[in-house]
Amino acid sequence: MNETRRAVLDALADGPVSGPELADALDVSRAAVWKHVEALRDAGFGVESTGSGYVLSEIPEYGGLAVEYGLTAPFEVEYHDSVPSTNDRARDLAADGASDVVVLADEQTGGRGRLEREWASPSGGVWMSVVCRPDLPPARVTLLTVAMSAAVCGAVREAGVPAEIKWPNDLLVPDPDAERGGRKLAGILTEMEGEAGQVSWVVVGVGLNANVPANDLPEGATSLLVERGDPVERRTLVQRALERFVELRADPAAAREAWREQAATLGTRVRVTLPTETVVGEAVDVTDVGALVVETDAGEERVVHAGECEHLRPV
Ligand code: BT5
Repeated sequence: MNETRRAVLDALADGPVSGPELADALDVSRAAVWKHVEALRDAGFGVESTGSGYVLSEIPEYGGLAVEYGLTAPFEVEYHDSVPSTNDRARDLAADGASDVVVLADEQTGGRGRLEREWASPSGGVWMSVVCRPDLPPARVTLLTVAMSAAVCGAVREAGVPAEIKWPNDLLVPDPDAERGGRKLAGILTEMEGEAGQVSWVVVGVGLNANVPANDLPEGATSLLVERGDPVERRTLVQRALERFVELRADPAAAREAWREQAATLGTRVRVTLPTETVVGEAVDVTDVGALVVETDAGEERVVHAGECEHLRPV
């Protein structure tokens, strides 16, 4: 993202400002100011020329600058109308040294879930990947998944949809008639690279069915549009999620607490399928790195770090 363009936008947000004033404040030529204003108009912003200067009259529903505008989290946003996978694009940027960049797309043509499963990503969703360079050992990277699940769940609830977190990485909207007790609204895919003991980069990918109509959703899924009956403003939804994510990633205890408060899994009877065994019992807690603590029927406490989790009916 062009820093001057963002500065022009910030200046416009404070009220009418003339071309010469902008040029002075940003130390660029008047021709450069004009070019930036034109680029903002191309990006969907309404910038009107009035007697007292330029006035911002409209902000686009979605896009890189639209999300950056007013965002208090320290991210640059790279936006695509369509991209194979925002996680793949974010991984490339991370490998080139990027940090605190968000890749956002309206549509993905090769969206991925865990274990190379397909992730349906039609136009209207929030498909986004955040590049982070945390000072963490690889075993604690799952902290970021905990922080992101809690952050996105909070933003979704603010948008009026009562989502719950299902361990390890799903957001569901409860529905007693659904096979899994709920319909899947979002999923998270965290990927990383690092040496023993130290992480080089982490990409936290979020797939959230925002303004996706029912006909475009896979079986068992739901969207904010379906739940609310009207479209959500994706720009503010993404801003709230990113801002909350930044707070929670800096405070693992708060992230864990926010996760617990919004989790459907705790207090539920679960079956967790691990590569070599299956653990059945009551999910009693989550650890600070997001591992699930299960009390088995034999009274044993097991800590499971990854696996497929099914919610069972009480015995
Ligand atoms: C996940 O995988 O839930 C993680 C999904 C992460 C997607 C984001 S989008 C932005 C970024 N870029 C990417 O390429 N990926 C990330 P998993 O737990 O494995 O769930 C996958 C399963 O969910 C599939 O096998 C389907 O059953 C189901 N599914 C696929 N698309 C869905 C959708 N749009 N909504 C709900 N469920 C879906």
